[in-house]
Amino acid sequence: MLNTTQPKEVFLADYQAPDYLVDQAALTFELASDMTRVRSVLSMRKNPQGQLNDCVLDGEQLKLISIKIDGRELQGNEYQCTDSALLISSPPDKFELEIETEIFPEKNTALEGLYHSGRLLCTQCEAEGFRRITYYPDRPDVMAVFTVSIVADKVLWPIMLSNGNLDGQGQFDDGRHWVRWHDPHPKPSYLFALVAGDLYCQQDSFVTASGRQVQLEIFVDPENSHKCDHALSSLKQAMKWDEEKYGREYDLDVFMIVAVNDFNMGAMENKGLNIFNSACVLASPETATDNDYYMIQSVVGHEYFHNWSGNRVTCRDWFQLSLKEGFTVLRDQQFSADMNSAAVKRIDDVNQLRNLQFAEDAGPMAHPIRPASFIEIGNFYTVTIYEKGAEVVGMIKTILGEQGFRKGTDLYFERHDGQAVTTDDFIKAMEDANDIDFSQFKRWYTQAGTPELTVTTHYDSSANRYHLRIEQSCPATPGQKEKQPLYIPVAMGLLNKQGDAMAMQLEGEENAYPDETRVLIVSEQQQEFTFINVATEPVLSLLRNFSAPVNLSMARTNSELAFLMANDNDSFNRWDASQRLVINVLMQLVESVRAATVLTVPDEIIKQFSLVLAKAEEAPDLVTKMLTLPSENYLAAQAKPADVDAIHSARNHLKRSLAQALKQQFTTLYDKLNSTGNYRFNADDMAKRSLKNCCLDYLLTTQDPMQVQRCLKQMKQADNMTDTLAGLSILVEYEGPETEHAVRAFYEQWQHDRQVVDKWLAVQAKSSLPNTLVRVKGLMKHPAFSITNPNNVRALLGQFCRNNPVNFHALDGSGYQFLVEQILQLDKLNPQIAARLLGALNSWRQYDEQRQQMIKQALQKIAEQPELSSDVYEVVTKYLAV
Ligand code: 0A1
Ligand code: ZN
Repeated sequence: MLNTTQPKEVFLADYQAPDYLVDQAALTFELASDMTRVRSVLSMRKNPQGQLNDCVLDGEQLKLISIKIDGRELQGNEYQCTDSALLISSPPDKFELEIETEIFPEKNTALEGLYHSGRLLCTQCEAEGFRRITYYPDRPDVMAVFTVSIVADKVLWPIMLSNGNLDGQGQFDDGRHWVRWHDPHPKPSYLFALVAGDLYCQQDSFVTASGRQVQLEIFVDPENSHKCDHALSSLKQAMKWDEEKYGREYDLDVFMIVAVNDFNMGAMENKGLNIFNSACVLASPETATDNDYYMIQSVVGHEYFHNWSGNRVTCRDWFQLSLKEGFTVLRDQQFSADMNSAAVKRIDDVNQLRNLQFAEDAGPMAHPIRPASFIEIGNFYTVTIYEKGAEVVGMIKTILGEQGFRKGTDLYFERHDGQAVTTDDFIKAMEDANDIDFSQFKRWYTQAGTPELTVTTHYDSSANRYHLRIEQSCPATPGQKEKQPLYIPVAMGLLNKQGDAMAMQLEGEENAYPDETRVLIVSEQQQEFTFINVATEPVLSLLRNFSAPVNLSMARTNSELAFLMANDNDSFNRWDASQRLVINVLMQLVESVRAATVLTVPDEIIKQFSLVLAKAEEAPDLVTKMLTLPSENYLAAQAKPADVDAIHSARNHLKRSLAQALKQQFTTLYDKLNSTGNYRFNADDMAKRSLKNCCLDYLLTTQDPMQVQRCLKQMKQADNMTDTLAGLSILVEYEGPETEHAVRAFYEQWQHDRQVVDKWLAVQAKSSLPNTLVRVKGLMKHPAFSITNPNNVRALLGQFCRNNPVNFHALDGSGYQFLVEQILQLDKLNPQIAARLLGALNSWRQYDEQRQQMIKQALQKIAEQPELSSDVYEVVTKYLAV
């Protein structure tokens, strides 16, 4: 008997082709809650590219019942079984392997493999969950054609689903029924799925560009039957969009989505049978906010787009995860931008990147979008792989242009259809289709850390020349001290003092560039660009639309920023200028708080906000983004050591001062926007609601009882969850009986609805009022909370630890102690969720000495526990290593 040891690090450099391949996999499931029997018949053959004669299959938490080769039962000495593998020595070159195992879904709280969500049985196999279902070469470069039969009690499990097309069904005399599904497209085991339960099904259909009729089905708990419309229409939008934008059609007779309440992530792209966290699919105006509607549209798109970027062309190994995720995130971002406002979408994406991914890149878990090693792949479903991965593919698109990029993706899909490939193959397709050399660009795949561009300019009025000097650098990250220069597309424009675009002609060019925005390539450590025929001193608009995931270091006065905020013809940069202006002011205020001096808010910012408010109705969505101050977490990352209390006070002070100075404008705008008639989910109405609620948020910071009444009134009158929840989340910052009453009433009204109850938990967990930890602990005992439900954990514990810095980082250490207790409890139940929650300490080195000491002790306490999961083990040891 072999034995498993300490969690082991795996390296990309050690990749070896599989020794045995599977051509066909025929699986039969006999379902029962406590025990499910799985019979697997695999047509296997030796891989000519393989090395070993032995056949090793992955398997975890399985009870092996029998094993046969070509119909002959193996004796105990013909195979070896450990707690993670089954080894068959020197089988024939081609053989049929038949294995029976028993698995125990009721005991499965990790939510990987086959598990229960309420009475529903479902699977989650990415990345390595299939090995908890049966013994199998559970790696993405082994692709097989699956045929799946399911047998179960007809009353308990009337609906039984798997991948592909329905291939047969029938009844047995004993009250059980059966179905058979066949998926003609060879796929890796991580895309396998099975669902069984008593579900309502909403149907629709879609005709593809080439005339294929596709049945669309959404399966949900019967009580949610009225919450499917939005996901279904998003799905149809996504199918059409992928045909038009990428020439990609759907390829099965049916496309199914199932909503489950217990799910570790957002959703999963299993072939033909997507499984969704119910929070990412169910929506009705009364229960879902505008943000939910928006997010559902993008997640439905994301999972659907994986059918090509991920399923038809998949990953060779898990180091290539960003091959499918980065590209698919870019695709879903483009889809959302096309369906809604492109500028606002870009601002949201960049905000997320700066808040989360830049922090990850600056912390102990920093990794390139193609990591060189990992201990637990579950820890690498990160904002770096996803969002930075999307930025990198987006830069390729910027460099090649829309058409060149499409030529590249066409070649990629055509060349690699049905294969498991690498990020190098993706780049090669881009190069070959465009006759371009991306060797330097490929460093983005192997270097971690957020690059910094240091920019200086000089205007030479006597020669009418404008010099732009850009220097690039990248901070050291764990295991990567030295960095090489990257290939960076920097989109820019020049404005004159009236705010008009100026012609751009670089030295050596015959003519001025025809467009208002041009892309410069920065590929050396230092580069200078000289513009000629520049008649007056220009104002520089740099990194338009955030053309590269970098930090800009450029000295800019507040008045220059105010100018760009008002005049830049790039909407993204108008917003960015507003943020930089606010950050300048806030950093000053933080200093004053720390020095205990008088806090003064410069007139300039009040004036700018007033101008923005005066024109708010012209572009309400963009204005809302401009009025929204950067998060406390983002501010904390800007200055070391991060003083959470000073940041909180400074930010509140600025908000209150703006609210007081501009009270009239906020009030008028609020009243005007508050009468928008019946709820509709469309970009216009959504923009108005967000602006209105932003005004209300400012108004309440004055703590004026009249504003509290305004908030309560909105909650009472609202016909939609956006306005109701906005009211509640603003109120929880106000200490008083009104708030307590509103919190109670909200629960009473919505206690039957899980999605809404999670919002209720999250809102309370985020309150910056001093008794929040006590409240959170109390809510953990509330009947609405279950520690085994990931959505509950994210809503209550995740929000408290990640998005409530003043309370989580309280100087008495209570927040840290609380986190340790929760991690230790969760690690026994659901290691992926435990490791994610620990991510709240990612930036621990940015805090003051006293807090760092306490966090270090907290981490050590976790590290000392015997039998930590590999998930938590990897995070905690990496955190302690910096
Ligand atoms: N591929 C999915 C993400 C996903 C990954 C792991 C999961 O189980 C732990 C579930 C989903 C996506 O990108 O949507
Ligand atoms: Zn994905």
